[in-house]
Amino acid sequence: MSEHLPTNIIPLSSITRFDASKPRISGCSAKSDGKKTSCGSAAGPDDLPADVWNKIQDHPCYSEDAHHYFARMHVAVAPACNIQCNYCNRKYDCSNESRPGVVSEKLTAEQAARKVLAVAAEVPQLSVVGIAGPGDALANAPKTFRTFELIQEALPHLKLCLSTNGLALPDHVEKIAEMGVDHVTITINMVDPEIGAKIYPWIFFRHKRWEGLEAAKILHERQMEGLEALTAKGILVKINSVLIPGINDEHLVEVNKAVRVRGAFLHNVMPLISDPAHGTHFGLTGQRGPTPAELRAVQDNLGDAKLMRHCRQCRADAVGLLGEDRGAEFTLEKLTEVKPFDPKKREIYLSVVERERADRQRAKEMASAPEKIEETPLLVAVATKGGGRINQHFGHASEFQVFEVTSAGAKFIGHRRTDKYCVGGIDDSDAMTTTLAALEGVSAVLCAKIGNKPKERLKEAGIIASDEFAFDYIEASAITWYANRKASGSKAASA
Ligand code: CLF
Ligand code: SF4
Repeated sequence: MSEHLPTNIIPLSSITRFDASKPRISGCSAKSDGKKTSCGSAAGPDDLPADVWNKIQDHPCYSEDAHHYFARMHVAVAPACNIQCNYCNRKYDCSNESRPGVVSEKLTAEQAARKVLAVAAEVPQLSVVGIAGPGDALANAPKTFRTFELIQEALPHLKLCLSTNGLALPDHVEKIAEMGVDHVTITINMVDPEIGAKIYPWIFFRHKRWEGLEAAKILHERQMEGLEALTAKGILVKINSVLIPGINDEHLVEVNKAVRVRGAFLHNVMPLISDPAHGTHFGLTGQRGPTPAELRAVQDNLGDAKLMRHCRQCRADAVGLLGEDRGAEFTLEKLTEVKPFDPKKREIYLSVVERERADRQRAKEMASAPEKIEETPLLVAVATKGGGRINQHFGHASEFQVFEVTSAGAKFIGHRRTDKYCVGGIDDSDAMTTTLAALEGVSAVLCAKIGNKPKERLKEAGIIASDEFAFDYIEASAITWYANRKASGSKAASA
């Protein structure tokens, strides 16, 4: 059996750390004061109707828990777009769903289906295929739906997902529902056309180009109409909003209210990525993106809304777990021989995930202590390759997942990107400067292994680095680190 397992899954027998005699608190829906709270995308089977949980339990974007275990892939079949966003340069992928970077390899529907088969054969974690550009999925509707048809025929177990700016959405809701697409993302940056006019210079609608306020008004009305029609059909809708400081930062509360009242499932506030080198209007005019603290302040201001905080702003051809990109392994030139998909391999993977999820939840509950409500939360960063475990060397991490921790619980609040400290076995002290900036406000880094030199650098910056929880579950380890630190003030601090 083990030869079928991804390398980041380790035997359950290695889990010995957690003490069952400790007080418990139940699941992510409970707070240390015993009151229910919204867990946002961290919601699990106890917080959601069974049919909703079934739809999201293996969707890495709709469920924070699922992103530890399941992968998505995007197929870049949608090059055209029907609007212009001031944060977009058409040389790059759609920044509503993907970060500007290298232009994706554009695929035909047939090439896309072949690529999906190849990835499914190699990556048992694959559960979702999304169309997220490089333009707009519904500005290329015939190709998008043809691609979905081919995938559905070949691999019906995969979930289909699409992302759109919403302008063409009302015209395609029937088809989306008919095809069984259960997950749709709409990028909604405003509900006030005055603000919209600062983000969108023009749209192309009903054979005509519209500009300024008129354009923003049409886009807004179409987005609301599309959202209402999708939710009326029971389709789970995620809203992406690009946070643009000084333009829509305060306004996103209004956006959140408007989309919740229309039944949106999840809201993903994403930071504007703005760089003059990308040649976008905002990049060239000096519009900055938000700091991590500003992003968090806006997210926290949305009250008890279900929020996605684990978005990686991935490319329109991304493949793999969120945060990893295996796209280069599946370029067209490498798809000459595609292995058949093996359902047994996937079944084995699913059974391992089921066991791991239950075990991780148990470990988390056992490590929690509900009476410590007055504690000051600390931020703990972890290096992980997935599977919900601390299983990555410090030097190999290109991002850290950050948790807000007390003895009562560990809540995922986001991730911080950095450069790898160790490349080809050589330490990179410039990368350490980037990492220290990325870890601002973090008290501890938990990783599978760390050398003395980087550990010392972190210590000088006031950050404790520890590999004593190597390969253990993330939340339970973070809670235990916190509790040990409080109890002795020395064990974790000297680790
Ligand atoms: Fe892709 Fe988007 Fe579907 Fe996910 S991504 S179409 S919902 S399968 Fe996910 Fe990537 Fe963020 Fe998008 S992390 S950019 S939210
Ligand atoms: Fe660019 Fe996407 Fe906006 Fe179209 S919707 S202009 S591709 S960012």
